[in-house]
Amino acid sequence: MDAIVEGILAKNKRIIAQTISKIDNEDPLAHDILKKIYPKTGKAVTIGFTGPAGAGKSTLIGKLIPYFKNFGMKIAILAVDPTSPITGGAILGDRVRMPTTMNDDDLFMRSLGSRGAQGGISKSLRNVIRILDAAGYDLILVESVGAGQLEVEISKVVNLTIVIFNPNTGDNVQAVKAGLTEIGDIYLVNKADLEGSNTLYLTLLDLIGESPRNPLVFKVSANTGEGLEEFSNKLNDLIKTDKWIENRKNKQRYDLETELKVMVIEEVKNRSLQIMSSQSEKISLLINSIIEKKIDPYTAAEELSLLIFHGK
Ligand SMILES: Nc1nc2c(ncn2[C@@H]2O[C@H](COP(=O)(O)OP(=O)(O)OP(=O)(O)O)[C@@H](O)[C@H]2O)c(=O)[nH]1
Ligand SMILES: [Mg+2]
Repeated sequence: MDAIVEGILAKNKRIIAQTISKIDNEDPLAHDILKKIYPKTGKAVTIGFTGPAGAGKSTLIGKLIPYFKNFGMKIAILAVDPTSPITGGAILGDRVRMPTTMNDDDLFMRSLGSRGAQGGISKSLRNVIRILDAAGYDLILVESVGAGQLEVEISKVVNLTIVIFNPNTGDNVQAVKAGLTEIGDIYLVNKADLEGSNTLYLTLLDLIGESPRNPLVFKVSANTGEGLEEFSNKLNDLIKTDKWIENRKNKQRYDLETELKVMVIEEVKNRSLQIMSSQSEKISLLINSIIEKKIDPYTAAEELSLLIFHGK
């Protein structure tokens, strides 16, 4: 265990990858590791990249890496793929290429499978981020597809969410409106080299007035590189502002609440199961009474919950 913790802090990629697997598999050891590395966390900035399939998220991340590297950042990239189990970076490998000038230790890539359970991915994502943070990665980029519940969850885990649009999918005003969820801090029109990108950009500028988060809007082309320097500079400035520090406080409160909820729900589930098996005689009687309409299931459940919480 100490060797694992040391390995993480020494940015040993193999040990980091093994620990991430432990988190993904809900190995109990993962919790102990997380407790130990926690004091070393809190420095990393996390940015979510979300948007429809093919918007250019991976290409964009790949093209931004050299800029971030020039800011002296060590970068980790996580791709959340709800459809597949862990693919060990395969979905990223074909798009995100490491700049040849970059030290191998300063870039980490990994795909995360999504657990079926609600809230599963955000919990493991948060923990994976802590491991990478403790290991010394300053910037953690999280790619995910779509604009559904998963993205809302992910947006609560990361510091800043970038929603990516592109003219390719023929995004009309309605689609753009639908995509303007409460999750975006930045709206980015990619594929500026394609026709229709400017109209899309202007539409977005028009619509953001309706968004309470006061987001920024950019237009770039991951392919030609247009706008990327300005965009990366802006990002770099943004993550140094006070708003971030405040943001982080709110996040800690949310994290604590989530952790507490998960723990309490787990405990209640265990106790319910325990009661159902240890009090089997009482349960059988109750069920009979429910069938005979001597008691309703609501009152029966209330009685049992009294037993669980107050032992009577
Ligand atoms: N013309 C143009 N094509 C682009 C640009 N950026 C990305 N593409 C292309 O768009 C396609 C999809 O790019 P990806 O980076 O794989 O998109 P993605 O959003 O990561 O896609 P998923 O991971 O499948 O959701 C590829 O063929 C890219 O070459 C751009 O700026 N201009
Ligand atoms: Mg991708």
